[in-house]
Amino acid sequence: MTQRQNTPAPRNTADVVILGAGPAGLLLANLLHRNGVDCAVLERTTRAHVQTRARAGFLAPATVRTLERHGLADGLRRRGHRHGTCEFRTDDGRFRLDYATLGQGEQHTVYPQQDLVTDLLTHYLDAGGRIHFETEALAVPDPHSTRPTVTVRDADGRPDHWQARYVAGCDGRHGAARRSLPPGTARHHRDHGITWLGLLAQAPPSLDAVGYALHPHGFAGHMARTPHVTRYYLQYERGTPADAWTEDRIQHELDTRMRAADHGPLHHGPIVHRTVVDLESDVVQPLRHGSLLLAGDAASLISPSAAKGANLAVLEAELLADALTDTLAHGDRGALDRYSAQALTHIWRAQDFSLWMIRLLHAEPGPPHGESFFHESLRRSRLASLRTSRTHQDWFAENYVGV
Ligand code: RFL
Repeated sequence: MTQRQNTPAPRNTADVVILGAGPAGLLLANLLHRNGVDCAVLERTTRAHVQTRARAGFLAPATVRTLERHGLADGLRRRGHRHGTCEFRTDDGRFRLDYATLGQGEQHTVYPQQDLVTDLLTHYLDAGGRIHFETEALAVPDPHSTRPTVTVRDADGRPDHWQARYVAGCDGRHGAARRSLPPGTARHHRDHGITWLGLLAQAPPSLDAVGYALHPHGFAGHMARTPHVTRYYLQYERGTPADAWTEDRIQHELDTRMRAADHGPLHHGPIVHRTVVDLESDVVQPLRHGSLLLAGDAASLISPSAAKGANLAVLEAELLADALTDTLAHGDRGALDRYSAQALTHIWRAQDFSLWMIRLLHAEPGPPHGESFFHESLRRSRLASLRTSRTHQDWFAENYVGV
């Protein structure tokens, strides 16, 4: 399926060819198009698929400000809701942090990623933007050329190619941009050795807080999505298929780990979506290779433990839009030269906090003495500090909502 702007551009050329119609690619496309930069988006899947792919939900205040600045926040202003509390549950009881009153005094906006993607796509098409669905980028064979090409498989399955001045790789961790990086490009990868079963339940949220439960069976998480849908996470054995557990078993584990008997029942409802997430971090460095620039998950993969991925994608897309506009509309390449270093500063800060969260939320595997005992003791100490130290709470709040 192809949708084109009113003034036809030469076939298969654009100053900026954007790979991928996720939050990164669509925000970039909106901003470039609005700035008068000729661009086109190539998306491997269908419009229906990108508009229904449920993933993130917690938007950072910086993300909301970016969308508001560019007049793209009407949907989230209408249907999103503010969120500023989290609750930790352990063997020692529970405690809450009203992070909206701590740190910089900021909070999240809960708005499902598929709704944000739908809003961005609608704005882009309404403004006459070009997007080609079911068009898979295969490679960018010559990223260091001043006229790079993108080889593609078009909607009819035929090989084709696009010509650009810049290619923005916003096509996620398995996309063509990453596959086209020159040999020897540094990729900093860490597998945290932990797996979550991510669930969407057709049930209203059970707490007015993000719930983090630390239990001998493993971690469980509770996050509101909409008044009728709740996201849950259960730590899960690596390699287990998503459909291995029955709904009864899932509900039993959620009740057990969230300690529903002590702290109040959970609303149960049908599980409408399941996904297995191996907690991994992966950063490409640098993010610019000649005419190929990476943003979003293509630039850095971050575990969902601190809800940073979509927020980084938005931040990088805005930086990249400014840099490409300066270059193409004003002949000033300074911001493009700085893009990688600037984005990586935010990426590493988010990776650091995400790793801190992973260590807080999960026990180290192993026998009850030695290393795992050491880790467990540190974990308890960290939680006690978070419960009692205002300074620690301020640090947590600032990093929790920040990107
Ligand atoms: P996306 O959203 O993956 O979009 C990439 C798009 O590229 C397309 N594509 C291609 N198109 C053309 N040619 C190719 N060869 C292509 N290969 C792929 C894909 O079809 C897709 O449409 O990447 P983007 O834009 O970088 O956005 C990143 C975010 O999606 C991701 O970081 C977040 O979802 C991570 N994440 C969360 N982030 C948050 O900030 N807050 C959260 O609460 C949060 N929760 C989550 C999450 C990720 C999760 N999973 C599934 C890993 C919860 C989960 C369960």
